[in-house]
Amino acid sequence: MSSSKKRGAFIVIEGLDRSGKSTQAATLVERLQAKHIAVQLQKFPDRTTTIGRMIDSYLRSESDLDDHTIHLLFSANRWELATSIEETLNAGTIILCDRYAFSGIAFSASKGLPFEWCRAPDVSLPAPDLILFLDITPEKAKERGGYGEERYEKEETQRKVRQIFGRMAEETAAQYEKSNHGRWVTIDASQSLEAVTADIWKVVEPFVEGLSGPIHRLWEGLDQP
Ligand code: DGP
Repeated sequence: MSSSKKRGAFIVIEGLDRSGKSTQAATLVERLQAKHIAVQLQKFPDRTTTIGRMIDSYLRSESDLDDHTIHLLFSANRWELATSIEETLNAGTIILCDRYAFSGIAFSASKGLPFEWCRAPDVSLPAPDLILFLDITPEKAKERGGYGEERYEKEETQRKVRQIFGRMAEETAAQYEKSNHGRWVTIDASQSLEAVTADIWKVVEPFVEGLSGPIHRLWEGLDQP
């Protein structure tokens, strides 16, 4: 075991609704814990905070909010946990995050809000070291248990969301080329559960020993149009 002080890796799992994110995140946490590797699961939206309860009510269609307002609430929900995420990472614990700012852009921009406007409030959040995008077509996702309970769970919405994730995959890859930080890996989530778990592990394994560099800041220094 290395005695040099390393921080935990910040790993984000993104994907459409019903892509298997939460199942895979739970499986990965179990696997890491079985290896006695410190890991904390963080889910966004975190519906337990005051802001999170407003988001929950919106998602269940119990309240209506203007698209800009709900976008900023989702972002505020990430910001209210940013310090605790940094502290946890600096204490050497991996954070596995089920959705993050990429969902923020994808779901809000799918409603017609400008991409750059959607990105702006999340600039400077702690940046993930690795983004795992569980890719599945909306048709396949729908077969898995049906949409319908929450606001965004409609095939047409998910199709737009997937397109925007595709744009972010390209942009993040280009950014990674330049900075060598913030790797985006697309995983074929239409495979069997076991195959997806195996693909995820291959990518995550190099990160489990911890990282030496500082926590980066999300989308800082990006050229604004
Ligand atoms: P989940 O709890 O993972 O099922 O996510 C709840 C829903 O909220 C899901 O349809 C995706 C959507 N969502 C997650 N994060 C954001 C965000 O930051 N902004 C918007 N507009 N929607 C989000």
